[in-house]
Amino acid sequence: MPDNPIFVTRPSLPSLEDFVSSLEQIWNSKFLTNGGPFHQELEEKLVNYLGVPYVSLASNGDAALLTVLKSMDLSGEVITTPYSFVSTTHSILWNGLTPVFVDVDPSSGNMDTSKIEDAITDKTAAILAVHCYGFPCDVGAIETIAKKHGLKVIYDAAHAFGVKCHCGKSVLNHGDASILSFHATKVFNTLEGGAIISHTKTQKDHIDLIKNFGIAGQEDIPFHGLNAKMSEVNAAFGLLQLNHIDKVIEKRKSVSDLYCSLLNDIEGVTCLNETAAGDQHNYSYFPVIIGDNYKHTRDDLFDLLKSHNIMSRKYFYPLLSNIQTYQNYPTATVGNLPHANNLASRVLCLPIYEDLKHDDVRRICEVIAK
Ligand code: T4K
Repeated sequence: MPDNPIFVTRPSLPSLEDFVSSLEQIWNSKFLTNGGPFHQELEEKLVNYLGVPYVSLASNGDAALLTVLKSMDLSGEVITTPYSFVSTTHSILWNGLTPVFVDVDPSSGNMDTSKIEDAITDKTAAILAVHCYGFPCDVGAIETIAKKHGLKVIYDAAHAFGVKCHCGKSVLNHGDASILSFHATKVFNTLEGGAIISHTKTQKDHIDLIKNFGIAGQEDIPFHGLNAKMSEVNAAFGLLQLNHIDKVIEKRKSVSDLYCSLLNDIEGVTCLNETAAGDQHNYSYFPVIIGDNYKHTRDDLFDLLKSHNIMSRKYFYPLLSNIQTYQNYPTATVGNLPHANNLASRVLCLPIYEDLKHDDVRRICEVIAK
């Protein structure tokens, strides 16, 4: 057994030497934040790298969600998934809106689009869907429903950096807007950070206004916003990360491929990655479903791996609809969300990151197989 734990993830980092050089430029310029040169450059480079119209950097994914919902001036209900990180639903509450849960598709963990129309009422304002683990939602179906009922569509694409649909274009081009997280645990990280993807210059300008308190000029504050700005240090870090992101994703793919081949023969263990549609993935997570025909429960396997110093994670347990804040909402019942409840009790995310050694993947799979 190794002395050091194998964590569920480890951040990819640029060279320290390169980062110190960026820091020296920041020290010399004394421009630390409020849309400085590194911030400008990262926004431009991300537009090109991701293949999207407009990028607004944010201090983190959560602030990006708060900002984008605010920018849409919504009231009433927002249809969303219970199978996500707390930030998704909390952002709805912070904007004075009501979350309405629909169940998920058990093969992807994403919102089951066939359930959306039943959840629409005369108060529904928007759909906030999540590309869970970076697997694209059924964006076509969501778009059709949204158009028919006049709803806004926001994608929480916190996990979906660099993900492309089968058409070869970024998944971030769908909906009225998408958000990304650049947290340390994400495929592309800026220490902390995030971004909002928008489609027009007017939309971007409005988002940029909101993320800067609503301040348009020193004596012009037309809107009440918040502080969701990314600093120059985070932006400079992100620029260095962009130089090696393709290699990072490639290495994660090799880890994912090895897992898939080694876990293939283990009865009761299904790779969620394998069951996803043929889009261009980023291998941000490696979720497996533990079935009844496996010899342990998901929770027992979690403990077993831990006893071998292997730190898997139960993303996303507990289900958002079962936590205190949301459990009394009418749509939070187990009867309404059977697949989401089932997944939350069966999914385990195995370690995956750029530097994870293939020998460690083999050892993890041996523990699971035994
Ligand atoms: N929407 C969705 C769908 C999201 O999943 C998230 C965030 C958001 C919105 C909001 O985006 P941000 O505001 O966070 O940008 C993590 C992250 O904190 C969170 O960003 C992420 N989703 C969520 C799914 O997971 P934990 O509880 O897993 O973090 P932690 O600290 O336990 O880290 C996991 C492992 O990673 C550690 O055991 C070791 C390793 N690690 C972690 C950090 C922070 C490192 O090696 N270095 C590090 O600096 O929450």
